[in-house]
This record gives sequence, structure tokens and C-alpha cells, in this order.
Amino acid sequence: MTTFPFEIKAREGKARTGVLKTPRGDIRTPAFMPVGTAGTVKALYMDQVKGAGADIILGNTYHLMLRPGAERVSRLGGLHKFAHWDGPMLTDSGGFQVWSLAQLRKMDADGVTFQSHIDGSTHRLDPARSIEIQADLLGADISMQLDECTDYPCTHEQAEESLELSLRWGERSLDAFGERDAQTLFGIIQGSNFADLRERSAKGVVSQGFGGIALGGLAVGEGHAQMCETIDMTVPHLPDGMPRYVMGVGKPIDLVESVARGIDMFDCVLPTRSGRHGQAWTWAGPVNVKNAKFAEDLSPLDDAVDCPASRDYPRAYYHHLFRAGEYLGPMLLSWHNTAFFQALMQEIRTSIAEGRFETLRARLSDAWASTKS
Ligand code: PRF
Repeated sequence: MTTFPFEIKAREGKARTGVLKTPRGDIRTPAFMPVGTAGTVKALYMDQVKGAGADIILGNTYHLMLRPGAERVSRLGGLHKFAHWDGPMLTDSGGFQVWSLAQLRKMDADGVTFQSHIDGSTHRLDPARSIEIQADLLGADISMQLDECTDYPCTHEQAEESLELSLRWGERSLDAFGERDAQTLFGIIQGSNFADLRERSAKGVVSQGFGGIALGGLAVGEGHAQMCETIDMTVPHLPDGMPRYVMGVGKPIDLVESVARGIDMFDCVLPTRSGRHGQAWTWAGPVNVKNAKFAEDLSPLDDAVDCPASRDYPRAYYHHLFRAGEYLGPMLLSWHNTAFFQALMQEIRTSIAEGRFETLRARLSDAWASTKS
């Protein structure tokens, strides 16, 4: 397996900062990947995503195989060209999106058959097809193995069965991936919130020889404290020199607390989804711009964030745009939130390098206490 060089440059406690070097560019870690589900980071131009400081974005097998179709994206030159993103791109394998979005899904030992949430048409994903879509047709720099995101809550027996299935699919994903020069494949740990199962899954995935390791099955309703506990029970079983990615996480406080536990990569729809619904994330915590108290508030959303959307437009204007249902509201607020998440990651990286991450963590933990739920 081609593994991209991962240089850890500084540490504080379990937190690390470094660079994951890919042929399409460096990824500074800890990294937050904006989600570009359907070949677009919703409501943003790629220039804005890049300008906000993102080194890598995420794309989705599930959405793109349904529309416009993975073969079509391939004929059009691959996902980087199609979406106008020339930096590194990671794609999710589709398992989680089938689990959360598809209608009438039917799992078997070899894969999953499901109906599209768009038009009800029937489709199938198995480990080899997921790799073909991600690595061959979309052209992802980092592909993810097909896994099953275990339901939460679930019994020990269900979690065990599910993680064994994911381990077998990991093996098949590796076989289908083979040896490639400029692309790599990450494995995914499952095991719900059971310490023995997380350990077994971690050891299994590590021994399979992937180019990076993800923790799946988190942020599925277990809450902040439980998520932190599950990360704590998993990280000791991971090799130090490999990138660690927590999938689908999270709120700013989740990012800080996961970094403190040794995590290097994240993705989440939160900055753009919140941005479409009037919720701003700031250094002072979340702000709902639709709140009447902002109707005549001339202060910026957060002038500590170096982005026009954060500094140059007063809260009163955001309030008006969202109350009036104007397109510019979601566009500006998605831009601000994306810039804020990248500013947070930059501050996390700098603070680790300067040995003041724990000070930052304590300050943010206080400021954002109300968001730990
Ligand atoms: N598996 C995959 N993608 C994911 C998850 C998972 O468990 C999650 C869980 N939060 C988000 N995205 N393949």
C-alpha cells in the first residue's frame, strides 16, 4: 500500500501537528475537510474554500454514483476537474450514506442493495465497486474502505457482527485497490462504544495494512462525552506514525477534544449546513443570526476571523438576509463558518507547535461549554 509521508512536527500531550504529503499537495494536520458531497461544497466557490485555508475536501461515492453517475464523472475528466478542485480529495465509501439516506437497504455478506433517495432506483455497492468508483472513476487521492456504520445504540453482539463484516470488507477493499502510485486507502474502525470491540477492530484494521486509519461509528447520537471515551479506548491501539481520522465530526468543541486525544483529521457538514440555517460558529460560541436581538446590531459576526464574511458584514445584515430568505444569507454564512473552522484548525496547529494547546483547550472549553451535548 502506498502510504503518503506523514511528518509529525510537534506534540503536546497526545495532540500532534504535522503534514500529510500527497502528490496533489500537503495537508496540514490536524485538518478539517469541508464536505463537498455532490461535487460542490454547498453555496461556496472552490476559491473561497481554498482561501478559507482548506487543504483537502471530501466527496461522496453515494451521491455521485446516483447523480450524475460515477462513469459520467470519469468521462468528464474525474472529480477534481469536474468540481474545479485541484488539491487533495478524500472520498467516503458510501456505506454510511446508504445507512443514513437510502430507502429500503438490504445488507448481505458481500455488499448492500438500496434504493436511491432521489428517484427510488435500485443500486448496489460492494467493496470492489466502491473502490472502482472512488479510486478509478472519481479519482480520489484518499479512498475509504466500504464499512457498515453500526446502529447506535446496539447490543455487544450486534456491534461485534457489524465490525467483523467491516473487517472482511476492509480486506476486499484492499484487494480491489491493489498497488497504486499516487493514491491511498484508509481503513475504518467500528465497534460502537464497547472497549473490547474497539480494540479488536483497531488491531484488525491496523494489521490489514491501510495507508491511514479512520474511526467510524462516532457522532451517531452518543453525545460528546461518550464520543471522547470511545476515542480514548481506541487511540492506544493505533500506530503513532499513521494519520488518524474521525469521520463526520464535528462541533468545534468536538474537534478540540478529539485533537487532545490524538486525532489528525476530521470532516463534517456542520459549517455549511449551519450556514444554510442561520447558525454562525464563532470564537465566542454559536450565534443564531435570525434572533431578533440582531436586527440593528452593527457588529461583525467575528472580526477575529480573517474572512470578508466574518468581518465586513454586520449581524443586522445577516439577520435581514435570513429573515428575507435571500440566497446571499446561506452563501455568506457558509463562507464565514468554513473560514471559522479553518481558523480554529490553524490556531490548534499553531498552539501545539508553540506548546500552548492546553491553554487554548481550557479557554475554548469554558467558552463553548454549552455546546457539549
Ligand atoms: N463510516 C463511513 N463514513 C462515515 C461514518 C462511518 O462510520 C460516519 C460516522 N459518523 C460519518 N461518515 N464510511
